[in-house]
Amino acid sequence: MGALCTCKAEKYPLNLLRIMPAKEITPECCASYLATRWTVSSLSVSFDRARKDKVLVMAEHLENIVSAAIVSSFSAKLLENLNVDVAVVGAGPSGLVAAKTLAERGLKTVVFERKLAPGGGVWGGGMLFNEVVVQEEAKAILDEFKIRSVAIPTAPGYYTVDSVELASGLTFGAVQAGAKIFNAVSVEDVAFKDERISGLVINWTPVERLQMHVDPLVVITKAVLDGTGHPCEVLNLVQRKARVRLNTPTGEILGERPMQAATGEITTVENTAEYYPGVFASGMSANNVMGGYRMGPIFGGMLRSGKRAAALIEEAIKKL
Ligand code: 48F
Repeated sequence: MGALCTCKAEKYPLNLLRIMPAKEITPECCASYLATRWTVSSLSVSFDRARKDKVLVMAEHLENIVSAAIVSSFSAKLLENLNVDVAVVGAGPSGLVAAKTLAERGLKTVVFERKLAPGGGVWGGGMLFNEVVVQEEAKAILDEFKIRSVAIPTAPGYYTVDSVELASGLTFGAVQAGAKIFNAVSVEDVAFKDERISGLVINWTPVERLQMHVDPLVVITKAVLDGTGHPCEVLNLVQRKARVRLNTPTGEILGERPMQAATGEITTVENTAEYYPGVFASGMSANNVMGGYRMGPIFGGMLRSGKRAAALIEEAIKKL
């Protein structure tokens, strides 16, 4: 309604309505501006009784406007993303960097995140001290996302980053680049066609958590990025349910190794690869599949892994 409104009220911020001349306000055009009882009752302009009632009646329907807009906008977004180029599972740091990069390269990219808040393991920093460390090699990625960092005076080439700024900055960057994030959605299964992954089976996280007997929906995709972190859930599903060999020395998931930060930072990037036709792994998921080391709250490897995953996926899609 606001978008169609041609009366002068549209030009006034809500708090200025009080000083607007009454004749410029009409119940038909301005209900979206006068849409709360508070506003109507606090206006100093004098409506006659009938006019005021009409505004109030229209204001009562604001709830309906809000509900209908959300349902139709979300449905359009979901419909638009039921068939995509790339589906990223997990909105952790590696998944978000990959999603932004892929979306910028013009690939239709969707992210499914189990939790309500995207950002994965970033938010809590180290042991809930909400700071993380990023090294020089990944500084350009921070700069690209306009995420600030502070040089550590005693360790040249290393920076601290506020973990809330990192999680929210990565999320904002991915969304602004055009990737669509569906939060509170869990990937519970995979779909195959011609010995290649063809889709993801999704459901609401509360449905999954409450173990409600509700059938899922399926999203068709050319490529999947397993960015699920430590559990590497997608590749676990691929190995367990499709019973296929993965592109690892044993054909199976090798399992994550213990903390060894310096090595882990390198293996996170090196292990970022395609492990089954159409299924790639980044971040800790890649380390779990390939037997890499964990590294704790240093995030350069995660960010660079996202970049590498995006490059590999783009290359693979071009060949299809
Ligand atoms: O674990 P996570 O942050 O992924 P990452 O990119 O980064 C790892 C670091 O955070 C940290 C570390 C650095 O030192 O080791 O752990 O590898 O984020 C993974 C995201 O995937 C979601 C999960 O909720 C988390 O936000 N996720 C996991 N399984 C699923 C999922 C699933 N089946 N469906 C949807 N989302």
